[in-house]
Amino acid sequence: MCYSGVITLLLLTTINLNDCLKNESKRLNALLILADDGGFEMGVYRNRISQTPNLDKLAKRSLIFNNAYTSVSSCSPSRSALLTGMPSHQNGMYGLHQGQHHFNSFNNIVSLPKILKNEGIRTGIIGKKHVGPEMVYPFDYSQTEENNSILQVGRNITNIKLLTREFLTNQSDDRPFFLYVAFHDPHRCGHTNPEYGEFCEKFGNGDIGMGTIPDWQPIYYQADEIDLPYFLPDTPATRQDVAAQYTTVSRLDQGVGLILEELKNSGHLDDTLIVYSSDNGIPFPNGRTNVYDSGLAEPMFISSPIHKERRNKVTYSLASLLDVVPTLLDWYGIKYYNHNSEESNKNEIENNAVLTGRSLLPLLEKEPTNKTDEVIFASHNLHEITMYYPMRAIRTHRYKLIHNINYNSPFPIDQDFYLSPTFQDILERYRNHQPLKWFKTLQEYYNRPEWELYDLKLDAAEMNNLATKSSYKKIFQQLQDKLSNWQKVTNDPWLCAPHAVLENQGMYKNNPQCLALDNLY
Ligand SMILES: *[C@@H]1O[C@H](CO)[C@@H](O)[C@H](O)[C@H]1NC(C)=O
Ligand SMILES: *[C@@H]1O[C@H](CO)[C@@H](O)[C@H](O)[C@H]1NC(C)=O
Ligand SMILES: *[C@@H]1O[C@H](CO)[C@@H](O)[C@H](O)[C@H]1NC(C)=O
Ligand SMILES: *[C@@H]1O[C@H](CO)[C@@H](O)[C@H](O)[C@H]1NC(C)=O
Ligand SMILES: *[C@@H]1O[C@H](CO)[C@@H](O)[C@H](O)[C@H]1NC(C)=O
Ligand SMILES: [Ca+2]
Repeated sequence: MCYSGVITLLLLTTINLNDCLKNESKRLNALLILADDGGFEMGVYRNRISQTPNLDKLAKRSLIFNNAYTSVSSCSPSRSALLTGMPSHQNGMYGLHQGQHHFNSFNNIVSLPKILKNEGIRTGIIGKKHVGPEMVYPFDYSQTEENNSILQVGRNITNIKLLTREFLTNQSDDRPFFLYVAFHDPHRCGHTNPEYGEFCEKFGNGDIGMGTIPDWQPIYYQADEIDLPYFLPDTPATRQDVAAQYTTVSRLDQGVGLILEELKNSGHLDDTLIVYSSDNGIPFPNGRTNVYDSGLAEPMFISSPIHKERRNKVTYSLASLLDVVPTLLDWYGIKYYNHNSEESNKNEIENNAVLTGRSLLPLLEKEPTNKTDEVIFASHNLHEITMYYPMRAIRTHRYKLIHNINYNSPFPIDQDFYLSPTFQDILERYRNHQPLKWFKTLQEYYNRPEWELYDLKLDAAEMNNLATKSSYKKIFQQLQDKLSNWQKVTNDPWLCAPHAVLENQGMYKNNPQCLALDNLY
């Protein structure tokens, strides 16, 4: 009675899902599992080689998203957007959080863990946090790189299993929970820990000096059997690189299996919403730090114990990681608010945000009949501190419009990716005048026009820029207007860049204006 009537109840009365299950002496919980730089290297997304039985099994009890996108293809900015529902230009996390990059969200930003904590939900994070400050992202239970080795909490799946168990079996706390398990796999590690291989694929594999991860059975792949994505050069170096990535994806997969086993053993498999996704594109050319689909598209599954109608079905609806906060709040029956209960710093950006994402729970029941108006947005600013390359993008089912705000600069390359075998091979081939065996030239990759418009139906690889074609003028204009509106709604400081200055104080306080610079020659 309660289960089948859930949605009607929601509409007609104020009774929410949580009340409903409470009535049946059950509690609603959520588990968010995030991969780090993970892509579609799994069976459920038709990769024939990468062995991921646990992710495939989770997908079978989930709605599988075929059109999910991150709001920014960079680690901390993406995680901040995931946990606040606001794009990075709005929450303040313009680039990476760690080391000299030092980005943080504004102190008065209201995040998911903060709201859940206030609403009596027990919150936990295991693995890579990579966001700050602590006051914006508080968790009751926290085992992260802030006080552990990132390898132990992000890649050692035995350790992750034990921490998950510790969180789930706390007998002295019977509040509903939100657990966020953020793997560091399958991130590269050649830049920080080369001794463990390019993707840390040797860490814990039992070889001399590598230690062991008791629950991990390493799987090794043949470079010539790899399923190469279209945006990678087909060279031996790249194939070897991807083979190492697959080994690390398989560790992630086995880790996901262990977590789900812990969830089951704790008796919560049937009252927990499970969301799986990844923070940004794979760390390969045209991937991470790009707003091309190869950088933005993410795997996503949502498995609900209540909504079983569309399990093992695919949705083509456009979804964004900005939708995760609205989805989880919907799940817990909590209304979004952004009033910070604590006295916030008066010098902070005024926080009157409305979230632009939407709950994805309705998709678990049925596919929308008309998806014409669906859009997702992307907003990228930096990555590393030196990598100033703001981009804004809008994507519909058919078109993608990209605004490269700093288009006079070459597209920047990060330290981690620069050292990767794939990029080193591209550089070496370029310098030796050898064929790159890539779908772009290096010059095209570095030098981008201010505007890029693609018809994704005819040109999924985003090769043929239509931005200056007169026959696309109307579409260009429509997309540009929608993008600009979204920038306004999300208080984007880059709203007028680079050809005008946004004036929004003093005499412009009630009437913000883009004042022209006359810098287009
Ligand atoms: C809760 O249980 C009571 C008694 O069984 C029932 O009358 C009521 O309708 C239930 N409420 C909900 C929200 O299912
Ligand atoms: C890390 O800090 C949290 C509190 O912030 C604490 O609960 C946890 O035990 C700490 N872990 C380690 C390994 O120090
Ligand atoms: C278990 O819950 C209690 C009560 O909330 C808390 O004080 C304690 O730190 C928790 N322990 C763990 C391991 O989460
Ligand atoms: C992984 O964690 C387990 C359990 O804490 C430990 O026994 C093992 O030595 C760790 N493996 C590595 C490679 O650090
Ligand atoms: C779908 O929605 C669009 C925009 O709202 C509208 O123009 C179109 O007629 C609708 N199509 C159908 C089949 O209802
Ligand atoms: Ca990442």
